[in-house]
Amino acid sequence: MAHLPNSESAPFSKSSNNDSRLGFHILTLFPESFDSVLSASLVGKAREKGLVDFQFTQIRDFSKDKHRTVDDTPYGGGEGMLMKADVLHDAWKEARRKIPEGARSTTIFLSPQGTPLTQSLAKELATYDDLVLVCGHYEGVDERFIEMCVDREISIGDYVLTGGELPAMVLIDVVTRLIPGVVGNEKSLSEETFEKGLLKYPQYTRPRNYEGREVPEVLLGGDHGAIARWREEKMRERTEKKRPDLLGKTARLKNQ
Ligand code: 21W
Repeated sequence: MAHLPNSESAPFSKSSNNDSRLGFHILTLFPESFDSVLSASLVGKAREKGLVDFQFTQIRDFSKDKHRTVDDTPYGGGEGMLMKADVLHDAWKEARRKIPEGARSTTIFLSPQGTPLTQSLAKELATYDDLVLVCGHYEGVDERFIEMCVDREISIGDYVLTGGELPAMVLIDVVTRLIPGVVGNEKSLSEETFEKGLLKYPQYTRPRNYEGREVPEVLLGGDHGAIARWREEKMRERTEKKRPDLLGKTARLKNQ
């Protein structure tokens, strides 16, 4: 890795046996909004198995006044409100207090200005022991909080959401399924689109004929070589058609 911010401890690759519980520490004004994701099938099961663990810090609990204020107007003027540095800083310190000494952890601020989340970034994040996720709201946060506490900013794509909660849930989902023991078939992970840089081939299950549409003949015979070649060809064909940008990336990867 080229550069590690000061407060970030170095990650290393974990072995595939499970000493590898991942702790998510989420700073948010809306902890309830995570309920569905945390109990939903895959993440919920990983949590039941003890492979992931979630702790919430309600940012509002660290407000300094009786109105429980967490935001204020920007110096220099401009639209909207900003989340206050002192409130966020104190909430962050409380979340960090719950992380064991010596754990490899990093603080992520979900932000439209962040590095785009990709499968390869998710793989790197899955090697940590603890991830502190900060969800912003309003127009943004005081820059000093980012300077003092944030190791990296991550975006989930170029569109405007109302806050960092949905992006945090996306990150949790993406990273959780990469933890050994969460997705049953380890092979299915390496076969995936963003591993190979190609889209998946078309797939069929019974019946053989559905409303006049036949399953491709080659899949019905037992010629595994022929099936593999057919699938390979379909992967290229549909990637070229639907996501030519991915083909460019694969070519560049191979030329390195
Ligand atoms: C949206 C916060 C817009 C701040 C100049 C002046 C986290 C997100 C978010 C949000 C603004 C992510 C502006 C993809 C997202 C998130 C809420 C700034 C615009 N520019 N990934 N005003 N998309 N979004 N307002 O929205 O917190 S990760």
